[in-house]
Amino acid sequence: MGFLQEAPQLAHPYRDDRLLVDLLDRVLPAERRAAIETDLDALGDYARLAWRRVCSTTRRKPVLTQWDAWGRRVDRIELTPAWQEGPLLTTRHAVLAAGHEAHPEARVEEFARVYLYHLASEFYTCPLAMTDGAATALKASGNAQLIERALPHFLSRDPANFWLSGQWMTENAGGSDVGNTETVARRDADGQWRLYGRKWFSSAVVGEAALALARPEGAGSGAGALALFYVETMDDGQRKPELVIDRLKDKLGTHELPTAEIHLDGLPAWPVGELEHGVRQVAPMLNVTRSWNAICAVASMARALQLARDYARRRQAFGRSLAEQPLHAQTLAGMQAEFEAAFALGFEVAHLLGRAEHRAATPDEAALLRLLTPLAKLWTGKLAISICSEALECFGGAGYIEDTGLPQLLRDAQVYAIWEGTTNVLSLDSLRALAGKSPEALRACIAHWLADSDDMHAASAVQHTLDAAMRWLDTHGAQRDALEAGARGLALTLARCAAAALLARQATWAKRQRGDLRPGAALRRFVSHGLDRLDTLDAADTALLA
Ligand code: MFK
Repeated sequence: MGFLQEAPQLAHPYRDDRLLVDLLDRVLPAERRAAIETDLDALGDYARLAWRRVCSTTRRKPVLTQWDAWGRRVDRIELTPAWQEGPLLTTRHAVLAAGHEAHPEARVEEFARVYLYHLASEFYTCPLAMTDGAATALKASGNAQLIERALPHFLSRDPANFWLSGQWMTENAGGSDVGNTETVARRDADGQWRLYGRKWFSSAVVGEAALALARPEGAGSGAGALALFYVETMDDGQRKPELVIDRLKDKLGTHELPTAEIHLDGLPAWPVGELEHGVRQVAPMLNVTRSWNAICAVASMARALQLARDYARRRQAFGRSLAEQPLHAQTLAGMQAEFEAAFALGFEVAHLLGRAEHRAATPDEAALLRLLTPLAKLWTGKLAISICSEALECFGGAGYIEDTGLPQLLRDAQVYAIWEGTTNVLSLDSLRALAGKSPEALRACIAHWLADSDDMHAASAVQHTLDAAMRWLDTHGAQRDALEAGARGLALTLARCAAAALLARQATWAKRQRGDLRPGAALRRFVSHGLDRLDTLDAADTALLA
């Protein structure tokens, strides 16, 4: 036992993250850049402490106690330390509040914080995403009473005043098809709406509020007849008796997150808007939480890669470090290129969201946001799983050992492709966006991003693939089955084209401003992996499933 392998060391998640620092330097005005430095530094410090905690303690899960010793129903959830620290960290560093400041870069500033805080928070970011989404949906609703009531809590900078909001959509029968929602809203004799039903996934059950879909009693069937309601869950610090926690979910990953099955037994509720078209009203929330999903997926990739890169310099095998082994270096370079492209796409969505919300976006940018949001969510969700899996392999057997902290990265990454809509649901959502003005907007924005690039090969690969994707869309647009069958291939192709063009823009900036050739190298490698993922329905495929 003479040899002891050195563990990988976590670099400073903010100061040592070239991509994040470059993004903020490129996008933010100098005074804004300086103003966020303290929060980002502190969140990076916290992330480092949290990683030490992951590696030095046995992981804990939340515990639900449903009954007290005397037979009273209590539904008390004991949270892990990071979750207990959540309100303080969130409010002290304005994780949510920053995104709702009155300037177009607010969302970039918010998502930089999310990127740093996410893993350290142990997926406390899941209910934070819901809270951000609820704040956004309430603003969009124009419901002054609810805005005045809830937003000061959701966006608070004071932990004592801070509220989390849930998003209660998913049901046993509903799943992705929320039109099957069985929760009913009834009006009692006093005119108060009350919700009755069962929600199958609630990851913010410890929160103080939620937005919930329900069918007003007597309304028709289908999604169009659903209404969106605002509820509060606590009374004088106690959970309301009309909200019952049935059990905590036993999940593959995100173990610290107390995801619950709940039922509502007359929980008081207030309509957010008209008593129908609830899906339309909740859509702003979905687009925000899907942006969180993309940034959180990118954060997982960043962590997995940074540790794998560090380890490659420490681990000696066959007479030299792993970093000096051509095949290992090649493997890492391929992962790094995919990650840099995903980072560029995820943060472009954040940037566009802020610009659109503050009327600073061009019409093309506004149309593009609707398309890039599902594209970024679905592509980064899938990529996080493959990069975390490959990263574990970079550690050999150690990557499979729990108390290295590494297996959790892979387990948790699997959620990104499921949380807030699966890859296929999001691919179909991208078809909704493509039915509008987004194809032309994508063309125009890609041309703009590529305009200054000196990488002619990459620029022509992007244009060529984009042309092929648009031709595919023209050819299959009128045949619904063929269009749906190829929706994932189309979405991945468009995501890769957009990401490559954004990487080209970044490469040009980094070369000019920093003399840094690495983004250019990432672009070449990313393009060499291929951009085209188009897929066409073949009648014989159905035979495969027989
Ligand atoms: C972090 C760890 C988490 C722990 C584990 C969690 C595991 C996962 C648990 C979950 O359950 S997460 C929640 C997952 N569920 C979803 O994300 C919902 C998936 N389903 C969809 O996304 C459907 O596309 C959707 C329900 C949004 C719509 O389906 P419908 O009922 O077929 O609606 P329709 O008729 O197409 O659209 C209704 C309106 O909304 C339309 O507008 P109009 O009424 O004006 O015509 C649409 O254009 C609009 N719309 C739909 N999606 C939109 C949108 N508008 C803007 N943006 C969107 N994304």
